[in-house]
Amino acid sequence: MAEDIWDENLYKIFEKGFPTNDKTFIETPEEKIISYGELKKTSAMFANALTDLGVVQGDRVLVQANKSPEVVFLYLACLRAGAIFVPLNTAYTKSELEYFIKDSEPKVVVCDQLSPLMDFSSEIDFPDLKILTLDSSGNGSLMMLVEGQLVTFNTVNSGGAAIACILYTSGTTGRPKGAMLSHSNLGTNAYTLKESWGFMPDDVLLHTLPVFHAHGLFVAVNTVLANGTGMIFLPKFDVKEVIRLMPKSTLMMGVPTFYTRLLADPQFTTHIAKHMRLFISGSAPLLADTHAEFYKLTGHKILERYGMTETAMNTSNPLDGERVPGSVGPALPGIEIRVVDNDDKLLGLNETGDIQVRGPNVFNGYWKKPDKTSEEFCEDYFFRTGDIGYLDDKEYLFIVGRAKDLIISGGYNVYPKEIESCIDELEGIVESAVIGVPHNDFGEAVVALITCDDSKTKVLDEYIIRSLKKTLASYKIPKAVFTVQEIPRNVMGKVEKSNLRELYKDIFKV
Ligand code: MLC
Ligand code: AMP
Repeated sequence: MAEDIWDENLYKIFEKGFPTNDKTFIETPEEKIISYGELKKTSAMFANALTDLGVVQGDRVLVQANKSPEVVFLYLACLRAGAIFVPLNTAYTKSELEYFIKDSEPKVVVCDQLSPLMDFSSEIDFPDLKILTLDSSGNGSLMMLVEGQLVTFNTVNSGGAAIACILYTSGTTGRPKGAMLSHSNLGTNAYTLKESWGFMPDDVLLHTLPVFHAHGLFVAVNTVLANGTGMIFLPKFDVKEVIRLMPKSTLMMGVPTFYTRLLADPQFTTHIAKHMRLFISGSAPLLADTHAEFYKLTGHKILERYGMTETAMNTSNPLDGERVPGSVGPALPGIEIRVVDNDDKLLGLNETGDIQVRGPNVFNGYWKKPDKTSEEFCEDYFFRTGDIGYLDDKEYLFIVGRAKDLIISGGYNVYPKEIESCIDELEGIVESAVIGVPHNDFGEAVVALITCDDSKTKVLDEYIIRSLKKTLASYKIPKAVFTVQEIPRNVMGKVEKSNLRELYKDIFKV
């Protein structure tokens, strides 16, 4: 059976297609080269270190570390040892992290020396928990353990259904949910993308995304590994560095903010992009204007695709064929997309409704949350994405909105409910409403509207921002706070967010 090829440990699948040992896997901005030969040895050393720490198949390895090649080796080591890699956004604060560590019950935590996770060594009552450090230059107590390990490791026969990663994703209600992705979910998706995007043996990906999310890890790193090709690995998106290194690359993947920042820089010229084969965008809507402006400057039509943490990639505009601005393209091979009404009844082409997806890419469920999992799946295994859209006559998908109250700022998801709960707890606040409004740089920006207790002195924006920064990751902090007389509600008592978004839509217009 064709699917059997995915019933294997993902590292083993990748390894079969690795090029010769001398070929480049990672090149750093300082021109340090890490070859495929070193990848094999170093990932083995990391896997041996995990084994020394007592990690066995199914154990969670929680990682909050700045981007470095070592984080990729740690990910590969988890695959090889059958452990579950649980990466976390480096911006999370101590109060956010407490939930993740308690929920995932890791055997090992790897974090920067300065990470608030370090504090949990004395506070969390897991007798076997080990906390190790790894900094952005690839140093720390983890590395001391890695050094001197054997350079070979017998990759476990975990099977394709075993969980490879848990990625936390928030929701409109309740605490964040850990999406469990199996070796086969990730494998099928990586090889589908490699084929669909026509990866070539000499392609070089300019990797500037964080590696703690689906985009930077599953779409970028996994596809590079599936193709056995190289990547220039930047610690973060920095427009000057991207312009400097683009002439050495052939591919770039990014969130729309990357493209608007490039276009805003006068040093980004036709010449800089001359050597590029493909620019890919996702994680947030790419404006048709950005698509057009980019084409005018570079002659490249950015290829937009659509995915989610729970599903990796679902649709993509074609490599050859029409790339339609404003559309995320048709379903990828082997993946089904349908649009339904509120009763899950199938809608026709050009009819707008809820987007659902089914395929080998769709995750196994939420970690320790069977009820949440069954809520999000239909009886016939289609997953409810929470996105709203339609399929046109050519079955290209257009996303027109979200059923979930979600803001996507610079490619990061922000759930208003979480921010509102934090604001409402502050002294002097009666209630709040958090909305997303158009923003030139981040696509959408977080804005808070508050009403204050009359008996208090007027609540200051700075006080709110300062207070929120103590508990929330910085990208969730509102870019503006407005004090209003009242938060408008409809007859059902629901905050009229669409009216508010309309009212405040121009505040960041320049
Ligand atoms: C940083 N800041 C943000 C922000 N990123 N604010 C809102 N939204 C964001 N996305 C804030 C910081 O908190 C800080 O605030 C200030 O901006 C400057 O911080 P910085 O670190 O210098 O920012 P910068 O490096 O410029 O980061 C911007 C960015 C980054 C766009 C490069 O956010 C980024 O890499 N985004 C990509 C996210 C991503 O990978 N998403 C994929 C999810 S997977 P202050 O107050 O401290 O100054 C997914 C599935 C799929 O969605 O389909 O792909
Ligand atoms: P995440 O939970 O971080 O994986 O975010 C997934 C969400 O990002 C999706 O449900 C969509 O709402 C959004 N998204 C991803 N890609 C696109 C895109 N190309 N256009 C519009 N929205 C997108």
